[in-house]
Amino acid sequence: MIRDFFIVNLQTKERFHKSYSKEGTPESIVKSFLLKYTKEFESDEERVNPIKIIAVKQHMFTFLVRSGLLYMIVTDIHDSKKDLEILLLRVTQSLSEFSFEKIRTNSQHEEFEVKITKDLFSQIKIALIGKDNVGKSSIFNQLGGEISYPHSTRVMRSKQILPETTDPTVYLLDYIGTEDFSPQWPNLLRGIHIIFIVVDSTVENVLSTKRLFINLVKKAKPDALLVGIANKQDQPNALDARLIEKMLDIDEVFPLSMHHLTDTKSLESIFIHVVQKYLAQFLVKIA
Ligand SMILES: Nc1nc2c(ncn2[C@@H]2O[C@H](COP(=O)(O)OP(=O)(O)O)[C@@H](O)[C@H]2O)c(=O)[nH]1
Ligand SMILES: [Mg+2]
Repeated sequence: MIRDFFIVNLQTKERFHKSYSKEGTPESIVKSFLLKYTKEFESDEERVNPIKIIAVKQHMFTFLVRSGLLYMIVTDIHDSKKDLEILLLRVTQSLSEFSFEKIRTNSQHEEFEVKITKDLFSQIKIALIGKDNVGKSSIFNQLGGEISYPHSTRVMRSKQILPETTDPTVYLLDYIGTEDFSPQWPNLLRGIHIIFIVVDSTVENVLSTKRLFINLVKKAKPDALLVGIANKQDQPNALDARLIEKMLDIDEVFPLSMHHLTDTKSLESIFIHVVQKYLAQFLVKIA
């Protein structure tokens, strides 16, 4: 997960900083990182592959230097290095039209924040989590898109959903037999931005889902947006989605009946809404 984005003028030490995490990166770690590696940055501009990745404690610094400016993304150490390199290159390229002075002195500040946030979150990954038989795969199958298996052991499959909303690109992940994978969870949830907890709207299922997944997911992905789906609302004993919100202690639970789904658009609109909500938290001032 992206925690912070920095641009630092190596001469004057002036900074642009935007945080994307509840935890953020402690200033002491950023300072000591900069002190320790500043010399190296300055001599490094001519390298063919300018991107470097250095881990400090639980933080991973992905950075490059261009024209005396250090561009740096701070993430968890679990994040994919390849993805981060691509991301940083994309970000620095699309920032060429901005001037560091102007973003520092406010005239381009907001425009710049929107731009980097869109760049940094140009790919959003959503996970469907829950007990067996609640309808996760039904949801996954209903949405269009080509399926790929990103994980060698095939414990999950993924596809790009909402193709017409090209910005950002949205991937949905469906896990197979997820209840048994608890030690692997931090790894399986790598790169995930949004988590849908799916229940079948029965009392037993909601309670055991809470026990099995809620704490685990909050601990593994403290910055992910956690929402719920109360599926099987067509069943006579289905609990109300509002009640499930309270039981699971989740902000938003969407009622759903995959068996009585009239059109895919209504399902898609749930995903569109949640993606917008996720991005909006970083753009409060502009919205
Ligand atoms: N009654 C009812 N059954 C559903 C609904 N959604 C899915 N199911 C059924 O529940 C079973 C399990 O669904 P599946 O998507 O494989 O669940 P998963 O194990 O969570 O991936 C299947 O037989 C589905 O047809 C629903 O909204 N209502
Ligand atoms: Mg399934």
